[in-house]
Amino acid sequence: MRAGIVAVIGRANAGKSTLVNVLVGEKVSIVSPKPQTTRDRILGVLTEKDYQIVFEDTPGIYKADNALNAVMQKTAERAAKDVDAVLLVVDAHAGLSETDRRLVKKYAGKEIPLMVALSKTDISAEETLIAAVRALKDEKAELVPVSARKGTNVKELKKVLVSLLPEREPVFSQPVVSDKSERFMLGEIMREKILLKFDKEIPHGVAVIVHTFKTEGGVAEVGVDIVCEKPNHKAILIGKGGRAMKEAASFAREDMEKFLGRKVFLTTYVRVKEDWRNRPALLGEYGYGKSET
Ligand SMILES: Nc1nc2c(ncn2[C@@H]2O[C@H](COP(=O)(O)OP(=O)(O)O)[C@@H](O)[C@H]2O)c(=O)[nH]1
Ligand SMILES: [Mg+2]
Repeated sequence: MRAGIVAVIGRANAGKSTLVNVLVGEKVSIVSPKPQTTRDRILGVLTEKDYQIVFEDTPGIYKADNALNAVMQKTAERAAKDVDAVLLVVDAHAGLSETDRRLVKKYAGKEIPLMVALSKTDISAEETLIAAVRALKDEKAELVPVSARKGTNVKELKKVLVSLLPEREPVFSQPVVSDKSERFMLGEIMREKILLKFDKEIPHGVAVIVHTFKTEGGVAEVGVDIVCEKPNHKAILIGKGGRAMKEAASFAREDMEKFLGRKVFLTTYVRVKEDWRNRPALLGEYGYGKSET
């Protein structure tokens, strides 16, 4: 069969995780309108009869201004090594950026084939899309406009990707969709709801630790610690009478139930760890930077 690893790279917010989820056919990576949603390298596995594509979702490319971001950048840059193809996701709604051009120059025409997905075509202006296509048409890269939201051209994208992969045994022989544990995904689901509900620095300064995950009968007991950086962030996260966190937790519980296929009993606890994003020991403890091998 044809099989291989495809690194999915691009700017923060380009739509990488949304596209990976659609390609895999299941949610393996969380999504939000805020940059820096994806912190880890996440593998999403698509297995069909005659091919297997392992997508490597990555944090976006941007400037690192603290230790967590530096770890994320290393994760993003390392991702495009030792892979069979690179999929660069360009936001066709925002238009081709300097970073996109730099990434195309870096990867086009090299040993590892490059494919460019022009994403969000459902909302992009026609002129912006055409300008991007014109700018890229002479590069040594496959070019496909897609909409992950509408599912437009996703099949086409898969087909071209498969053609770029070598003939070999599958990378994963077990029927898996992700390399991450259920416990990891539960923490990510909680973090996604926090990203969607809270603004500015607050969600970026949050880590979620799943300290309890027990399943008995039809029910899962999930306990999470939500770590933030400052006492005033804790107050905002909890909200008046605990309302804000209650709401975020309720959305998270719904998604967790869908994900696990059973009832979830979720407890949340918000705590402060001053400046944890700049403390390497805590980054390790919270699981960041571990997935690079
Ligand atoms: N309209 C539209 N929005 C999209 C599409 N793909 C992603 N988005 C939105 O763009 C934002 C960033 O998506 P995400 O997948 O987290 O981007 P990432 O940072 O590159 O992983 C989210 O609000 C998504 O809902 C698309 O095909 N169409
Ligand atoms: Mg992402």
